Amino acid sequence: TIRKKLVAGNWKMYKTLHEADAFAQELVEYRDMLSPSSVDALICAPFTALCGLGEKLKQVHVKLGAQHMHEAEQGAWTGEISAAMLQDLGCEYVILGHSERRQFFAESDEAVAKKTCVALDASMVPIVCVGESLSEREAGATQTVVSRQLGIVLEMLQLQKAKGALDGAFVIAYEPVWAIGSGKSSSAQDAQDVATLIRSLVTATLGQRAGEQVRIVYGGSVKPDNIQTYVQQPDIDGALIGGASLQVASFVALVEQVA
Ligand code: G2H
Repeated sequence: TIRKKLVAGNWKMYKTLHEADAFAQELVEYRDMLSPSSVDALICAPFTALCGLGEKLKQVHVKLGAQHMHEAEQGAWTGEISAAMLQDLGCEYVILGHSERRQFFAESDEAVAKKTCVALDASMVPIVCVGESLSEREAGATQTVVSRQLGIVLEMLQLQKAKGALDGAFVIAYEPVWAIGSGKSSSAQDAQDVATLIRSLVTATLGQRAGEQVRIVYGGSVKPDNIQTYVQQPDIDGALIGGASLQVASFVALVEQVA
């Protein structure tokens, strides 16, 4: 495949600066295992741990990302962080529209779409999260919900960006909300079915090459012992991992399983 696999840790609101540094330090032992040419290994750390972390992670072939950002360039937005601020700290990726942001901080599909454009303008790779809730799944609305969430993003990209510029430039994470941190994971086949839908939506809006090159990752209770079943699926190119990315041994094991 033309798509490089992505193993992305999402630390959420875990790890002080000291703990993040200790994690990077511990990774030094595993340096050689973290550099397979077929995989991008990534840590999305809390804002307070970003400064200086990118340099340390680079030494062990791990990339740095953030978990959220504001869409404005700058301004009176108390407590918020801009794309330029993240770029300054060496972030190559940024997670956008994680279900916890949508659910607990009322992030809308429109805001996520704007942020996606802003992140691309700042030369960061947006990881756009989509996924249905338990009640939506039970109502058979998975495809409808994912199509709506993604549709707004894709329309805005289509309007604002030159077509070729989007090939391989962004990542979509499919995270069924009921599978997040719950220990319940989606079956690999169900995740593959949604990934196929996502790829077809990208192709329909942004063209064949964008559809072929967009990386689609699965998230929701991914662990070293189940990651392979997901990445073996033809349309799944990696994983977004919360809980199992917090310990060094398990983060390294996740990368090894995909390599
Ligand atoms: C889903 C995932 C990472 P976890 O939120 O984004 O978390 O692996 O803990 O289910």
